[in-house]
Amino acid sequence: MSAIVLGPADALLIVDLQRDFLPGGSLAVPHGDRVIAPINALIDLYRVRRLPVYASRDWHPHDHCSFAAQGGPWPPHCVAGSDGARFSEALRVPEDATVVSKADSADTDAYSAFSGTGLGDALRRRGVSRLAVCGLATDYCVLNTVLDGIEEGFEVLLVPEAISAVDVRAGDGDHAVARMLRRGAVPVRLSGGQLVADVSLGAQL
Ligand code: VGL
Ligand code: ZN
Repeated sequence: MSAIVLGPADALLIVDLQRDFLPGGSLAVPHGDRVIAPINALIDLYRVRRLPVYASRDWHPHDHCSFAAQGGPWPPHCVAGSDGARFSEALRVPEDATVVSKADSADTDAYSAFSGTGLGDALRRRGVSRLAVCGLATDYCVLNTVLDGIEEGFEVLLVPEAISAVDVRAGDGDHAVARMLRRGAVPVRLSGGQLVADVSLGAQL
């Protein structure tokens, strides 16, 4: 069990913890609410060290191309400014968190928080080189955010207890985790108030 020492090059990225992706929402991730407590613990961990916290959000126009009425795969969700697009009220988003809105034009979808948002440059400007990623959903926005982050040269810590999958097909979430680990994401868990590398998960997949 090896502890991860957080320093000035670390940041936390919370992906799409929005009401529409939680139980009762229009595109609810099964058990999506289970990630909230571990994410709040991660927020505390980064906040006490004064490290930056980023929160992405799906921020679609009402006629977004991913919605069924436009021929897309999803029911309407996360319409910009709607209640469903708000962060969960149970999530303790820090006041100074940087909110990253994505997929905010009708004709493009963006599963990755890096896609068209300037997030990569913003992180580099701040001297961030390692990101802990958590949130929803494992098989869409978490997957694409992690793969893009690695592609952009960031070290990525993935927190399996703090992500949850849509699982349109059974196994989608597990496959997504396997892909992220193969590309170099490091699985970590919270233990005794710090992050530790979670070697058991890599062995399971
Ligand atoms: C997402 C489906 C559609 C996500 C966004 O945040 O994972 N999934 N739009
Ligand atoms: Zn969406």
